[in-house]
Amino acid sequence: MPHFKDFKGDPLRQYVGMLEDLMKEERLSICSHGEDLDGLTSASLVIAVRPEGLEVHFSAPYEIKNLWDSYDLVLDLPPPRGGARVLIDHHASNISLLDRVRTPILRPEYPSTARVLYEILRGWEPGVGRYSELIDLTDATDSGKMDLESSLFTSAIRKLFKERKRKLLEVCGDLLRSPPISSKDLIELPSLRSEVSFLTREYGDLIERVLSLSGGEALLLNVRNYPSYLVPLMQLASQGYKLLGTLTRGSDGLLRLSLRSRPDSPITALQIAEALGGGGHEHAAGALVSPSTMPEIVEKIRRFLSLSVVDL
Ligand SMILES: [Mn+2]
Repeated sequence: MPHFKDFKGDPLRQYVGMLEDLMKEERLSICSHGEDLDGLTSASLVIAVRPEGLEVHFSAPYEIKNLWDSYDLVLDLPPPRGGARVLIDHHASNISLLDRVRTPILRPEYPSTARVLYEILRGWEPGVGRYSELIDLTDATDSGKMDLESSLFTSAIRKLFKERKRKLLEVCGDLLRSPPISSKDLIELPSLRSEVSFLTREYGDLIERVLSLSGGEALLLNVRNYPSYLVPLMQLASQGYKLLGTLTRGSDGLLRLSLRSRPDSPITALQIAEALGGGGHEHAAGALVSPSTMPEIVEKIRRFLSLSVVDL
């Protein structure tokens, strides 16, 4: 199992009373990351302690960043322009947006946002302890330890996020009803079964091709002709490369560049993403780029690593 430092002496304690008061308000609006396990586990924890009077929204970083909406609690996302009363997050790149938040709780040293939230909630509702193994699994998944099952899960979630957002609430219900403890459990959640079998049926060959890539210094995978929800599956190639870029179609004619780097890469995923106006974690980051800047980006990466470009 993953290794974590002991969080017991953590000053998160100071937020226990504040969060308890927030959870007891008559109405509460939350917005969480709708594209991965961390966002869904975080939303589920709030649903667990506060099932009534709760309004749950799901968003993505590139989406919420420019919205004028505001929420009481934003989880695992950048705060929107409209502001948030409380932000709980672990993305270092969101530090620059904290002036939009009344009480920011941003902990880049934590492996997941769900872990930060869990530690605070546990301070007044020890019952959340029954989800401790789900939190361990979320930590592992969010720190990039992805296997075929957790990648399938994340792609299925992203497909729902794109096509049937409200169904994500059913996934949260499943996470709470029988908390998964392994990545295999994730793809067996009843609310995801049909998406997972769709993915393996439609894209089994593509997944095989990704898994059989030979490895090397850096790879740019062009998957512009496939739906962007397949990116987590494409990123299964990342173990074999110091740097992996995945290119899919974004909104407004832009391309979405998702980056993964290994600790032995001379340039990190975040450095590249931030240079392009994006953000994320040190070794898992992304940016929206215009197609005309691609040659420049390829050039820039080639100053550090020998890069192959593959069209799938
Ligand atoms: Mn996260």
